[in-house]
Formats: sequence, structure tokens, C-alpha cells
Amino acid sequence: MNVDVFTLFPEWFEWFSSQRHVSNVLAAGSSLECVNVREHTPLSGGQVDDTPFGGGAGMVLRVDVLDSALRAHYGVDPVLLRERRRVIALAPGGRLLDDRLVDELAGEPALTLLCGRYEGFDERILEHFASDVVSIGRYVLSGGELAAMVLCDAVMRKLPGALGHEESAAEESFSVALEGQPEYPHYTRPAEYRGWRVPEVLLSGHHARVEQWRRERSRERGLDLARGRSQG
Ligand code: 6GU
Repeated sequence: MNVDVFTLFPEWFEWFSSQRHVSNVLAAGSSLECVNVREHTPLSGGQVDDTPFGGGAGMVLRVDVLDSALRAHYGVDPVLLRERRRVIALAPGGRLLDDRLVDELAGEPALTLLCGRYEGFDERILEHFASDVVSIGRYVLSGGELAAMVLCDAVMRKLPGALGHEESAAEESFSVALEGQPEYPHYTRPAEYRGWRVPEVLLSGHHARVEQWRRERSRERGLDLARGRSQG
């Protein structure tokens, strides 16, 4: 997969790219490239944002600046770009990222991520350049960068080579294998700690019973989630 991130803070992604499961995916042939939007602004003094028409607090990323940056990078009108590849603007009001969307994006050959800052994007960017607007939750971050990293992290760990052989993203929380339910609880050594014992069935070596127990716990947690309760 080829991921391009349009951001005012490309250096934030250096740390992200060096994380093991990301670097594994990059070593296996994927790419994660950052484009510094500021380097492509046609405006003087490196200006990229402006005050909102109609008044109000904050600054808004300009549509002409993002047009220039996308056009410089891809050599096409950004209005056409979104027909060729997913162009995802990260904004708090977008479609909520969940396992289904992550799976869908993991199947794409290429993604373009647009990170807004401050008050966000001029609406025309979302209307004319983006194929999708995605949010990671109903709260406001100071920019799209962390959300872009969350999306990349979730997508990249689904790609071949991200996890070691012994691990698998197939049977984890919210996966199809778990019928969309959260994952069952995990335990490791010691089998007893401060009087807290690991459930006997997990120590039994009885594979079918372990499987049944895990399915039951997974469904139980799903019901708790649906009722608005949560666990670790
Ligand atoms: Cl994608 N962007 C920003 N700025 N805030 C967010 C978000 C995205 N998702 C949740 N909050």
C-alpha cells in the first residue's frame, strides 16, 4: 500500500514510521510519504490558512493551498484524483473509523490523507477534493495528524508482514472471526498472583473448551459494550 500524508507537520510522522509494525510493513514494500503543505503554498510568507469568513475563532486551511500541494504532488487536478484513489480528509465530524472501515481501507492500493489544523478545512476541500471524511471519535483534536496516525496504525497492522508470524489480526476485537464482538480476556503467567487465579479452563489444555469459553466471553463483552459498560 502506498500512503501519502498531506500535513503541516511532516516531522511528527518520523517517530510513527519508525515503530516496529509500521517499519515491517514499509520493509515489505509499502510506502508512507509525507508532503509538507507549506512547501507548496502559492502565498507569500508560507501562508496556508486564513480567518473564517463570517467571523469566529481559529484559522482554516485554504482550498487554493491544498489544490497547489495536491497538484504539485500528483500532477493532476485534485478534483480528478479522488476518482483514482481514496483521498481521506481527517475531520472530527466525519465517518467514524471502525473495524469495517479499516478493513475496507486495508484493501486499497493507495491512500491520500489530508490533515487539517486549527479550525480545520475550508469546506470546499471536503466537497471537491476528498473522497471520504473520517473521524476517530466525537471529540476535537488540534489537528488531523494524530487521527491520520491512528488510521494508518489500524490499517497497516492488517497488511501482510505487519505482525510476527505467531500473531494474527484475524481473531482480534471487532473482527469478522469474532462476529464483530470485542476480544475475549487474555491471561499469562503467573497462573496465580496475589490470590487472583487464571480461569481453570485456560489451564486445562482442552482446546474445544477453551474456544467455547472465549466465544462466550467475547459475546458477553459485546453485550456489555452495547449496554454502555466497558472493560479493559
Ligand atoms: Cl479526524 N480530526 C480532528 N481535528 N479532531 C478529531 C478527529 C479528526 N477525530 C476526532 N477528533
